[in-house]
Amino acid sequence: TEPCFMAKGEKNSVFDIPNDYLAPRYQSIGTQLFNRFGEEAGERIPVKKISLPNLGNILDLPRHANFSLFLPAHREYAKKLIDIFMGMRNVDELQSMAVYSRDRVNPYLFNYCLSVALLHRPDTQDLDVPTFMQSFPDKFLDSRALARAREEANIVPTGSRMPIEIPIDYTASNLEEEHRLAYFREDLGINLHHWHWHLVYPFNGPRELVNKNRRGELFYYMHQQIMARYNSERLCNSLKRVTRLTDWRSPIVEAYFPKLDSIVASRSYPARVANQTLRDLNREQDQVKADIGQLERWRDRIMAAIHSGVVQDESGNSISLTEFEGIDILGNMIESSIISPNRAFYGDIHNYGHVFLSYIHDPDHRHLESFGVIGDSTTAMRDPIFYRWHAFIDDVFQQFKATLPRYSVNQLNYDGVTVTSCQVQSQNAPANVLSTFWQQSDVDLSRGMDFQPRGSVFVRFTHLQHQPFNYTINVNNAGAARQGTCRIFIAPAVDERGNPWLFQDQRTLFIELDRFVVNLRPGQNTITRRSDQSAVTIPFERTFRNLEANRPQGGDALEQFNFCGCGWPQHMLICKGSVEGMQCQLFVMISNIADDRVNQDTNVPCNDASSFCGIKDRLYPDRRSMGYPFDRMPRDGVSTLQQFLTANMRVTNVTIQFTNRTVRRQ
Ligand code: CUO
Repeated sequence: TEPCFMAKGEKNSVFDIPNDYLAPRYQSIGTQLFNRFGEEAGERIPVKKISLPNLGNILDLPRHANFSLFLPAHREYAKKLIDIFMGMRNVDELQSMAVYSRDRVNPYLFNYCLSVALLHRPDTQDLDVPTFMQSFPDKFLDSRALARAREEANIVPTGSRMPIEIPIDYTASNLEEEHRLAYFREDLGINLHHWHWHLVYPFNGPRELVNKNRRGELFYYMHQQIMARYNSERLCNSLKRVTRLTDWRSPIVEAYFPKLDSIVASRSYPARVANQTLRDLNREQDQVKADIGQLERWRDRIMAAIHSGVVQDESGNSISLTEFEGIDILGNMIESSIISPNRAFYGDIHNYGHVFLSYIHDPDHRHLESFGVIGDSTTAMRDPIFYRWHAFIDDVFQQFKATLPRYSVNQLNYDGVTVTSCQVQSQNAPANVLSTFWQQSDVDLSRGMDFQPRGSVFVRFTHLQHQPFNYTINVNNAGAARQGTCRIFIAPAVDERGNPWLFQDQRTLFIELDRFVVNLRPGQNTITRRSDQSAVTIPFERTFRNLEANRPQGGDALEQFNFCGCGWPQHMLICKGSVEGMQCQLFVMISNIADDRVNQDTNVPCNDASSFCGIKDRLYPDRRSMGYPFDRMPRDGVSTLQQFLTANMRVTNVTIQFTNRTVRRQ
């Protein structure tokens, strides 16, 4: 809340700012504010005086309001501010503009726009910015733990402070069966990933920032994989798969009480009690006026496009939804992004679903309440309704996928390549048994909270973890030396009733664990791979970068910037399993590199979670349709996984064994 103070590493730097940059009410006390940090203030960073652009209606969003990209008015403010930050001629001017706007603009809006600009400007690629969790811990942490952290910081000197423990069960009790999944929905790493994904792939803003390679398809695929993971996780907890939210006029049984307080808005995030019903929205202050009927019309037009195979663009031209590019167009249309072929006609269905759900408690703003957690990509995944909405969205994509030609044996097989065996091994465990447990980790909040005196304050949270494991895959290559792409997935072996799956159902539950290129010699090959090398995940330290007490300084750490925060958290690579041992099927495939390869240099920083996040400034590094080979209905005659297999694929039965014990991260 103080003007323009920024702590960097151990030394606290202060911006030396022109007095007229301060908000008018601070201008007469500028020097006092500056001196407030006294001896704590380290380096004084001069701020260049520039001619300042007019912030215009960006200032219409009050400083103490909450901010959501799902709201069209807020998107417009964001677009304008991103344009201003992107338009600054050099880093000095950007810094100057950032310092100037920070005291005037809504803090969430400011942080989002500056993050997008830093991520996309060529001259800021080596800048270190604090992670979002440090800037706004209120969006991730139990409000009670935050209050206790503040108390600890105020009373206890640095060095004697105790970590504040966040219980794993704080949002509900076991009377609520959905609460069994709270450890997944409220996982800090999962929510940070989701925020970063939407930061890397904004649906609004300057066109060149939005129009990234296959971004519509990746919207579909990354969220499809979230659903596959959540559904598998539900089966681990004896719950059935998520029911799609298709009836928008009946009560919604799921309730959610987030127990988050927005520091900026000084308000609690509203809760949703059981059996609330969506209603038409008319909230003048947010400039939101929308009827459920409109949502239904958008849905019907999208369905008509899918089943006719053609969409109409804004000029009335027909665009075919082709076998490979159709899904990308649909992704942009359904999300929707500004590169939707026709937003006026196909609307903004997915984003508006978030908006409708987020105002269910106060559709006409009579109670002056803001949106619920589902209304912000930072917090949306905490709420069980997120998964019901995204189950609907994913089903729309699946209906399109069902219209595509099935993969033929030729499109699946890799002639002469036979996977003869596959095994997973974790330490001190029998082969093909993976083990999961709870782990407690500490993160330092001190940069996100305005403590006096300063110094580290840790919170200790409990999250799922697994023993690292290795894959050993034996492959026979009947041809000359060549390469292939190894693709590894896992899915529950049986459905809710304990029956074996039909392939067409099980295919949507396959979770991608890894994808990597392998070199095959003629004859026998043994491929080994560690679980923490996964192309889906980022290491714990990256998810919580800068939050670790002893994070590395400079060099590589600096390169690990916002883009690198995108990636599924390694600690959530596999599902929880069960105490009895969850039976799963591990699927390994070596696909034909000729149809996989994208010729480009991918040896760049942060290329290790490419499956969900792509690679910065590169093409998506796999030419196949995302989700291959499980993204389509099976060929004729295939009704089980075994029947689907070609020689270059192999299935191994794996057990995920959960032990109800908690270990401390060392
Ligand atoms: Cu990620 Cu609905 O898209 O939240």
